[in-house]
Amino acid sequence: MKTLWAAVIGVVICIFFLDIMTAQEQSKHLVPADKGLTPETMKKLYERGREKLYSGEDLDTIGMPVGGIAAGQMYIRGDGTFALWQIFNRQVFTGYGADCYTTYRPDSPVDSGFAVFVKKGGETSAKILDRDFGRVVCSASYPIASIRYSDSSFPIRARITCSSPFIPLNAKDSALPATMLAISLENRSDETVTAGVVGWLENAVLIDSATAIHALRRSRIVNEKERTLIVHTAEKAPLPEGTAEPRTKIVLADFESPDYGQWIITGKAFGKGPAKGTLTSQQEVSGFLGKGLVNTFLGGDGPVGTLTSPSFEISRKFMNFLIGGGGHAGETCINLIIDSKVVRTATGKNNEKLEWYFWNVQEFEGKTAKIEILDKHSGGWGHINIDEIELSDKPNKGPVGPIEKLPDYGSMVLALLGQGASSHEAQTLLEAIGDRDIKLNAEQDVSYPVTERRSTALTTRAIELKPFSRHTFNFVLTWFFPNHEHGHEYATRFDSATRVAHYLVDEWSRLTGDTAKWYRTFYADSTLPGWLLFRLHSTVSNMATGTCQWWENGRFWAWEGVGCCEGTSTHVWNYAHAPARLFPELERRAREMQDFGQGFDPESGLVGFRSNRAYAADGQCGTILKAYREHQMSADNAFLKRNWPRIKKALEFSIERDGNDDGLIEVSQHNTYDINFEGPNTFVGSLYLAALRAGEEMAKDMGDEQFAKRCRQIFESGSKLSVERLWDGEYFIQLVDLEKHPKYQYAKGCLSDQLFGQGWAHQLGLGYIYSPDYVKKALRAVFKYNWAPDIGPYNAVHKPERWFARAGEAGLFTCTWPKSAFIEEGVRYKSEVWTGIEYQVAGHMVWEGMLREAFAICNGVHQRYHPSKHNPFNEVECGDHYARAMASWGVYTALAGYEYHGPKGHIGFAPRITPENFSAAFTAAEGWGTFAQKRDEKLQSEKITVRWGMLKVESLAFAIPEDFDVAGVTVTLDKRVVKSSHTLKDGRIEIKLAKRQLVNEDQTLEVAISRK
Ligand SMILES: [Ca+2]
Ligand SMILES: [Ca+2]
Ligand SMILES: [Ca+2]
Repeated sequence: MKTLWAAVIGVVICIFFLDIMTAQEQSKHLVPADKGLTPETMKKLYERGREKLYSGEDLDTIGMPVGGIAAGQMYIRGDGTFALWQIFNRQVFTGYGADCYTTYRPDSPVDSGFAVFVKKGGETSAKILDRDFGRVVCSASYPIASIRYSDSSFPIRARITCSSPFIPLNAKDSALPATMLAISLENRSDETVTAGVVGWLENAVLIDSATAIHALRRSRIVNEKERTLIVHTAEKAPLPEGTAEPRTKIVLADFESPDYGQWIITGKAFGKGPAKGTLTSQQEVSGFLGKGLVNTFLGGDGPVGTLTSPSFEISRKFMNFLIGGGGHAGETCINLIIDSKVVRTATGKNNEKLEWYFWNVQEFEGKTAKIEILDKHSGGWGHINIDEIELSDKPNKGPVGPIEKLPDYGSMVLALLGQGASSHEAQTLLEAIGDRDIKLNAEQDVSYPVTERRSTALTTRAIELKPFSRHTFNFVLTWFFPNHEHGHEYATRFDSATRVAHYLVDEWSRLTGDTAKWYRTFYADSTLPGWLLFRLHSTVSNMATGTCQWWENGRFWAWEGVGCCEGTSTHVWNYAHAPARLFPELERRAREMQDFGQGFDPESGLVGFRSNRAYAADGQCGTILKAYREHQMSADNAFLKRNWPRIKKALEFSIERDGNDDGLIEVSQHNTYDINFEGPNTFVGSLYLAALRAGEEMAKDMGDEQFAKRCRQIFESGSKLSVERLWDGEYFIQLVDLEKHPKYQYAKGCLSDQLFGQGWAHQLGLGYIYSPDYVKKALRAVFKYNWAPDIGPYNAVHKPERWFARAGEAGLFTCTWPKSAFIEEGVRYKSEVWTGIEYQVAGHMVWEGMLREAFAICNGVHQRYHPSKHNPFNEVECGDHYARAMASWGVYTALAGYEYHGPKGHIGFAPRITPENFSAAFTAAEGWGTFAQKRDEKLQSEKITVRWGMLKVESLAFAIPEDFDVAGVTVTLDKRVVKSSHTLKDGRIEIKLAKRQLVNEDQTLEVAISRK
């Protein structure tokens, strides 16, 4: 009774507080109009700046992905050590929202490292390249990390430069399961020293399965083709000695007695004795032996407890048992305890059926152990089923199949380019590294039980380094784990980590050269501020994380964030521009094999938003826009031709939702906020109008004039009606009957994404979908009402569902209600801050010339992801490395005012920042390079230099000042004049070349626009 009264009073107090808050909130919008952006802070943001160096504790959070695209997830940490190692085909979901927005040092489950050794007199000393070296300084801008090590007491200064091959437009070479390292040594002492590098790698093949299989790991050092490789594999093993004549098995527990005997019970979940089968309201339990078993569903999932065995001796090589129930690691599990340590653990698989499982316990034979069965979980599947625990010399058939089919079966290689030292010499060098937890060996060929952890080392030859001279050693680290559920694209090209290593070494200079060329082109040759370049490119690394997969059948597939929310969700990927601009081939594959392939319903035109049969209104429209983008990023019309009937059908699906061709969608619209909007709104509405414009252009490209005309008509109606019905004087609202639809709407709120389709339209050169005045005004309102220089005060009152920004940090809220009461039940995620939306809005602002606002928003993200708080390469939402964050590329293309249509051979630029002296990288269908513009009183000059591949050009467009009186235009290709004609309109010059030109690698197309 007492608790009931307390609850009632609590509710009354809550209601009372809510009333006060609403009154307060109505009088004062908690996002200040004054953003505190002083001219000094803004000036700093515009500066080119210097390369940012990190040291001290900042090194701990940094984890830059350095494996290839869709080849797993491997980090290099700020101190130059490898971490994460999610290369074994296990999906790791890092948590919903705030769970992953935490400060931490990425863990390293696999032992690896490098050490520098120095020989002097008869003495050998060595120092490991990690954060304890001395002074460690990191600069990491995706895709290249560079870590410098120095220590006054050590003669050698070292530097690791690391990246996986990353070459835009060359997806295959950018998707290698590998990383490359150059380790350079510099002698900082005034005498000659003899030095070299030791590198080692643990054999982690079968890392997850090791305790539940019987196999051997094998590690070899192979010298061939002027290179030295550590090759780690695993193989089936004959059963251990003695198993041919197995001793009789010992049943430790069969749970057939009425009680648990000498086992000790705590808590309520286990009852007083074993269960007799299925318990009340439980699904059918099967697979146990006899009539009794451990089943902690007693009273449902709620109760918890433990059951601990008496001590026993491990007197056989295996421990077999039956297990079922919940799959919560550490919470619904059975553990083997030796010396108070958990040495083996297993959980159920969220299935009531008990299945055989075994532990390989050979290494513990003769030791005293206990078994502990835990139920520490009260939520769904919060129980465990166990039966028939036995010690045996024969493993019972485990839950896993043959080892060569296991997800973590494969191979790993660490290779040195060049001859390594003899293993005999290596062994003495290893001693210099000192004691370590994991056994380090340099044996030529060794096999050992899979349950043992061992690392193998290789050493470079010792070289003489004169004072202040340098030497660089090159290494590659490769892996090959083909048993992914859908296979790996990389496994269609290679059959082992050894083959991958040889490929990398054979192609070393091209792969490192092209990667460095992109790095230079993007960072060094750009006039854009360094911090902004860093930020906008950092999210591209999401492609080289567990978020993305490239399947054996060629399909590019992705989660929303690592391990969660499947199916390359059309609505989340609406935001991600980076993959399409850098590796258009992969996005074309996603369109053809998913959106217009497996996820497409040919009957209705529905594009299932997770490759299923579910409708998302924003995703459906976005698919049309993506199709047009992919067409524009193609070299010819082939992609559009192949897919046009389905693209058209998909657009017709949206037109059907519109219902009356008035350009407004009124019916229920499921969308990326995981709810449905009801009634017309410009979030889905602007995407719909942009899709109609894209449909019109594609129809024209395909000669379908009738459909082009229809799209145009609906578009014009929608554009007009949206302003008439949804414009509130300052921004666009949603027309909805809140009585009928009280939940998840925004009504008169200010939604940050309200002009999403307009931003897209600019990206595709589709122009304005609403009159520019309204667009600019609405964007200004989004900044004014939704961007807080400190999210603290607002979020203190309106708590977000998940925290992606903390008090004191800046951020853009999803939705606010500056002119009406805050709707508690309004659009989901309303008070959260998502980097994907922030980039989407900032990119659009850049197109509109709102540089100050765009820079403030991007810098807000940059500060939140400063390494003092978070891994700067891991922008989270629902899970790590969230795909939406790749919206950052939209900001980048906007800054250059980039427009491109590959099949038409059209390229154009309109720099939004320092147009008098601008330079930035660009990508096109078949090549990439640098665009540079200079402008003075007499001349505006444009230079398009191809650095990689080629560019076909037939027409060009540039922004010129309104008062620029053009005297003439001269186009040259490598100093050769190309005939051209031009037209002028509204500060834009369009140049048509008499003939399509091919600009090859290292050639420059120049345009000189002279002034009268
Ligand atoms: Ca039993
Ligand atoms: Ca429980
Ligand atoms: Ca309509």
